[in-house]
Amino acid sequence: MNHPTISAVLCALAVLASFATSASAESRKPNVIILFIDDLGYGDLACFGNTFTPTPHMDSLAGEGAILTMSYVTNPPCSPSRSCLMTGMYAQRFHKFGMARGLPIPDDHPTLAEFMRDAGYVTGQIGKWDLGGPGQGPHQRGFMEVARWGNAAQGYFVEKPDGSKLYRTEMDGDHMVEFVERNKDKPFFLYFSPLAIHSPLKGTPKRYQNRIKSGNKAYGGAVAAVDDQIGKLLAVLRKHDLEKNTLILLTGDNGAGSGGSSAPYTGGKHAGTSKEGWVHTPAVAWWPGTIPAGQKFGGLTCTLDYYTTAASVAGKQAPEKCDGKNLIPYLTGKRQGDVHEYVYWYNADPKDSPHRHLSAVRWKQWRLHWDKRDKAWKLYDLHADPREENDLAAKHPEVLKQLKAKHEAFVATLPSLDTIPAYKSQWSKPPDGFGWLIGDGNAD
Ligand SMILES: [Ca+2]
Repeated sequence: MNHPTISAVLCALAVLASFATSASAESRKPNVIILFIDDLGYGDLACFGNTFTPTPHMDSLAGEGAILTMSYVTNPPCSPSRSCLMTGMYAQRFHKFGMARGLPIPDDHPTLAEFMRDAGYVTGQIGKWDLGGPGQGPHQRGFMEVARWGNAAQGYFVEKPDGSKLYRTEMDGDHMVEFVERNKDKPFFLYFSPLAIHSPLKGTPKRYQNRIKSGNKAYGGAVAAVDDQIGKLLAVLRKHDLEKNTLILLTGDNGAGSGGSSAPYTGGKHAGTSKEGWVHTPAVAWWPGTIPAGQKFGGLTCTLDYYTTAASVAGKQAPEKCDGKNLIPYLTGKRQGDVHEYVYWYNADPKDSPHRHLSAVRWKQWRLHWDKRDKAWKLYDLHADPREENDLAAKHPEVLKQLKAKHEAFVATLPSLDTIPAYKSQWSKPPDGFGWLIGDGNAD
């Protein structure tokens, strides 16, 4: 028997085993999935009190994870909200004071996709992009795998070259399954931002509308359709035993659109953009084995926190410019209370319709906002008065003074409105067509 040879083989096996261990440790880096539903109202999900729209899959995320009852978007609607999510910054810092479609996002600050790609993740994007300027599409700002969308102008029904028609929401869900199947053995970051449940929704297929007990069935059916897609995602994660290695963050990009519910709050996309329902969205965090099941977390938080949270899951510090905080210590019970002591809104783009202007601040149970019609600051106790019916500004002048001063101090950290650069109302999209665009996330 040739012992030196056996030793050499054992030694080589040990070296291989050590490589395998480090490779599997790398593969165990947790996945991050953000489900960012267009115009999802606070009261649209059964787990947030909706009694007429069944959402069993989103409810299962909530039941196995945490419901975040005080979660906000700081810059409604679609384009500014996505700009905040993808940069982790109050987008007003780079002059995004409102819709401003086509206004570039910073080139000297990584998008969340660029950050996660550079942290060793495969990054995937499915659905509506709607942020940045020319040359800043998802395939150009960090997403390595981008699901092409047919022709986006076709709305919810997409015609394939062979003449067959697809319901876009289902196509988006199938793309999630494809992405996970392709990348199940690597750490991945998936950003799912379907067009659903953005209006108009007249064409929601009857098979979804038929599940809705009352209310606007086209709208409720669209929510149910999204829920089914999330069911597909959960099934593929379970199929590959990825649940304990995957963080899912679910929320909306702004409050309820036509037909949706902001209950117990009031306001929304078309009815009351000064009100809480325009910016207060349902949110759920799911990470079995890490985030305890069945939690209700009531601390003040916002979508700015998703960047910093994803970075921490990847084992990294978020860039210095980020305004968010890491949610994980709060969701695992290591920290309590508000994630942000104050949350601010300052939508004042002179190009936006005045009904979209919003100056507001949240602190503890209080909400102060500038009432455009009455030209006065209004103060509400949201715990006692979620519908904002009793203005307490005169009764609590010290709170009014404090919050007004905090809001002014926040605005003073932003560039002034007269420095908004000229921009073209154009943004970059992946080319029309079907299937995946795969690259390095740095496309020309
Ligand atoms: Ca939206």
